[in-house]
Amino acid sequence: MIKTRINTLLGIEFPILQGGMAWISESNLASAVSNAGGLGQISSINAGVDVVRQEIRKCKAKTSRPFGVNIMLMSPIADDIAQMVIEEKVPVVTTGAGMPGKYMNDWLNAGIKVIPVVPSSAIAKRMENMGASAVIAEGGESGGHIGEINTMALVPQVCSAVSIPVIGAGGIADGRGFAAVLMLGAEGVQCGTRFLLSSECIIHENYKNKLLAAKDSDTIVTGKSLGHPVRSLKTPFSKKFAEMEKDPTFTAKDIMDFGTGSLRKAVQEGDQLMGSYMAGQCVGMVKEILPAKQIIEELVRDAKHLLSNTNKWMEK
Ligand code: TUI
Repeated sequence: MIKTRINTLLGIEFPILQGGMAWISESNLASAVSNAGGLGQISSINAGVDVVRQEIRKCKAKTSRPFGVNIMLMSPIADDIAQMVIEEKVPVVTTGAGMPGKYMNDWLNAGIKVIPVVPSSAIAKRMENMGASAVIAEGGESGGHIGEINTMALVPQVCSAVSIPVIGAGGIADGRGFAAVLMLGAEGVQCGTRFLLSSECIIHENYKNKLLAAKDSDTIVTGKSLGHPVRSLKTPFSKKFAEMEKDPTFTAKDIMDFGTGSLRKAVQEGDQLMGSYMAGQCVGMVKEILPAKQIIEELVRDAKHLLSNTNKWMEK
């Protein structure tokens, strides 16, 4: 057992969250993670509000345990999703890629536990003051849309800045990373990349094969010139994107148009040329596809083993 304030806050067995990954985190994966004792999450970035609503309903049919919905705040349908989670009585909302201020009161009045992703200690404090139940300190090792500070530096500084529980994320794919963020002061972890390589994850076979073949240096950050840095695997698409950013003959609009739909093409079609294969830097340590239950059991088993042996370095 690893028990922190996160277990009690969320009513879950293990303080492990599955990241809400755009186009990827749906009811199959989320319910498997929740049934295994973690907190599964459904992403709000999918084919529209009604699809997300259906995924929430399917998830409720597949698990009686709590699960969350991740709301990507840059999304054009964020307002509608924010209202829909209240109607569907979703127990936990996590937010990403922005400030959830304008929705906070409505969510809190509806009894929803709100856990924003924060890229800095200043933003973590603001979220605590607005009534967040916990924050996810997500370092720049993560896949997808990222902040500037890496997990090792971000987690302890966020922990010092707030008194609500902190969940560490970014670069964590096994029990070593889980134990490490607990040592940094976090009370839980959120993993994205590890769950991409779960049996329940619905990404295209090409996506899984690219992840299995990737090593630590196989990701690239693009989109800085647009103000939205995104980490993904080095592929023809991401390399071309990076070249376009350096080439002054392309406008920001040209580059954005080039990127439109690329994540969906990777997830659903396994498009080798135009797909964006988002993944974190820990991708190189994930070598096999496992059921979500086993991923969670191994995270807990290995972290417990490491944490209970920390005395081995101490002078007797
Ligand atoms: O949101 C994420 N990761 C994501 S969202 C996403 S969807 C997408 N699709 C296509 C292109 C680009 C993205 C893929 N991955 N992680 C949470 C996260 N939130 N990371 C960083 C932040 C963040 C950044 C700034 C949170 C708050 C924040 O506030 C400051 C501000 O200026 O808004």
